Amino acid sequence: MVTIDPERFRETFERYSEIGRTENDGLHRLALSEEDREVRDLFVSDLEDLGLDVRIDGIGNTFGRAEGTDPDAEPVLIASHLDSQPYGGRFDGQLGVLSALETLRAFDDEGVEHRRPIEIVNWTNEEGSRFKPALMGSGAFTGELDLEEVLGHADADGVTVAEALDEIGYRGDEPVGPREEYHSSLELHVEQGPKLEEEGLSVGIVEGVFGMAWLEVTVHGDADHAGPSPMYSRKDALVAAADVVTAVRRLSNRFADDVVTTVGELEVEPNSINVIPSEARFTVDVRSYDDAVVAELVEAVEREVATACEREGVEYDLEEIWRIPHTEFSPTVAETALSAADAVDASHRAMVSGAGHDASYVNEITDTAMLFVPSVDGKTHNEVEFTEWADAVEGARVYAETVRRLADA
Ligand code: HGY
Ligand code: MN
Ligand code: MN
Ligand code: MN
Repeated sequence: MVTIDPERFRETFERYSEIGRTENDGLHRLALSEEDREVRDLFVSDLEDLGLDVRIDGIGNTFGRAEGTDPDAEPVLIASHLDSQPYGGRFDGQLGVLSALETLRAFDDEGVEHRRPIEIVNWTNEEGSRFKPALMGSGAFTGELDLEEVLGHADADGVTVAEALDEIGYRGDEPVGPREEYHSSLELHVEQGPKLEEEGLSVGIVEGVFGMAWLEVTVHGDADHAGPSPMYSRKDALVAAADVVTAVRRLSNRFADDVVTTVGELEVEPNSINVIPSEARFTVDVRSYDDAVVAELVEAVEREVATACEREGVEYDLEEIWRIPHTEFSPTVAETALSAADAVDASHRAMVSGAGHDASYVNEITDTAMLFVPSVDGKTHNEVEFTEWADAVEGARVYAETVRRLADA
């Protein structure tokens, strides 16, 4: 059994959490920001301190490689992400990367010999908040997203991914994509939901991830004066957008019990108290484990937009900016994680993730599964996001034991 060092693990977690820490103990570390550069520098120095071979690819994915006894064996890939949501939590992504780092440190402490090489990875821009879509680094690496296309995606200020990578010095020389076949991959992540805590369980063995789609809608109205303009002649972009926002919420009661729908972004132009809005831009996020339901949801949103805009007499642009099918992880890797959880005597259950994860794209190139640890009150994408440290350590123990087994499989 591998021995995680709880104090070293916690000290490392607190050290990383200082980078982009908010005054409410959350994390504001947007992809490819100055804070992201700082945490990447720390990650690279920790990998080098472990004597790992470090490489950075053309979209900033950062790899550390620990050789095994058999250099020809297919490696095991252990990974997650260090970027956060705006004013998000300290555990989302970061706990997974640091559980992987602690695993390699524990192997190093104990001189654990493993047959397969192990590669630890920090994926660029998992959140997709500043630069869309989500899972960008892992998507480019696995060929599920087009590298050249996403490098040209811009943030709200018009800065492209490529420019931001150059700005922080993380547009690496390594080609973006696997250099070899991998044996398997494992990602640890906070559950970001209430189930493990409700059931008093330590670990979730994640067997799948919802399918999801992101839409961006821009409604084109006609600015006019809030006073003299007659109500019958107005072309109010925000009124049409608001109709769609409430319609999107109602869609969550249709098609399937697991459907979730969200409008997360809304911008109004000129955003002035006494001007009828000329433009309203908003996003839609729809999810279900059933891909056919996601397709029906997208069509339903398109109909709602058309109806709302016709009623208000305004034009609109609608673009589907991302769709990812549901994920079914590797039963073999999940089984290995299950046996490791039993060996560590950690209470566990199988489950599915409503949150998207890099592991979904990694699953396209190698057998992959995930481990979840409990989220207090299920809260996440929020500064209050929290995981009890005892749960983090228990999860890291199961993670390390699973990685050890995969690396000798
Ligand atoms: O959108 C998601 O589920 C992930 O947090 N990027
Ligand atoms: Mn995450
Ligand atoms: Mn997230
Ligand atoms: Mn005036």
